[in-house]
Amino acid sequence: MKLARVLLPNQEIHVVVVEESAVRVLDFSQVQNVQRLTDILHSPDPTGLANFLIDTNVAPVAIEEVHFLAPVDQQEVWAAGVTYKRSQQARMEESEHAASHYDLVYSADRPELFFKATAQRVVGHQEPVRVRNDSSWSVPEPEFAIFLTPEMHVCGYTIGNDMSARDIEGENPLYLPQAKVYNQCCSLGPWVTLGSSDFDLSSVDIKLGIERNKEQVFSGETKLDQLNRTLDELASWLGKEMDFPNGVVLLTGTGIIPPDEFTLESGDVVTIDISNIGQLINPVEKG
Ligand code: DO4
Ligand code: MG
Repeated sequence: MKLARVLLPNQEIHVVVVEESAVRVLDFSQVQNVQRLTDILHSPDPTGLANFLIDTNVAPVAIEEVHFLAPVDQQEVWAAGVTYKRSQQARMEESEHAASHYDLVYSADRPELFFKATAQRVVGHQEPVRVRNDSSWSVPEPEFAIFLTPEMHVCGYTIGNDMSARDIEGENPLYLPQAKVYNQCCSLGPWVTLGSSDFDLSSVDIKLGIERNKEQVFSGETKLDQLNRTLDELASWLGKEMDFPNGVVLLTGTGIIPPDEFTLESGDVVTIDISNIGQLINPVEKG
């Protein structure tokens, strides 16, 4: 089952169940203590609860008439890094002085985990992601993202874009927060697909396409089974010394990085496809 936060044609924001060609609005007045998408995700039976909440008095709304908002409420967004061979190689090349850090972290027990965004800095499907004004080498990072409950159990998946300023990150690893965290630095969506960590990673393809003036200027793909850590392993490291009362979203790292001469420009359109999950599209703005 897929759940989303949407803006309806009447300008109301609602949580919905996403079906093939329409969305079904949920009525939260029926159950106490269930007010947000997060409350459904963290409930013992998200699918049963969402089915129960479908408002049968409201007609299904055609999918092309709704605007998908980022599927987050108050969760922090964290990210894992250097979890694919391709990311390790690219980081070692971009970073003259710190190449060995990336090499070591790829095979170390402890993964690289960094804070990525508050919900307020996340954009949804079709909303613009940004390139920093002080970066001249920025790329999108297409990532499989997991929703975790406060108990750090996987309760759903979505598509994530971990926008990254490679020049800032490559100049000095201590600049990582500036390379990664800024307004509109992260896109998530369009919806949450409910599920747990017993997910067959080998069946999932991740694809990235970038268009400029309607021409494809980059395309690449990988498979989720190239991830060198398990979802439970990443979740358990993230929850070691931190509580997440609102749950947390974790981006699991990128396995696709455009060639070194490529940088995003204003007006580019980034499309990320993850099989069985969906398609996330964002235009790019600079400044
Ligand atoms: O170490 C820098 C960030 C790595 C990252 O974001 C990734 O591998 O996806
Ligand atoms: Mg990343």
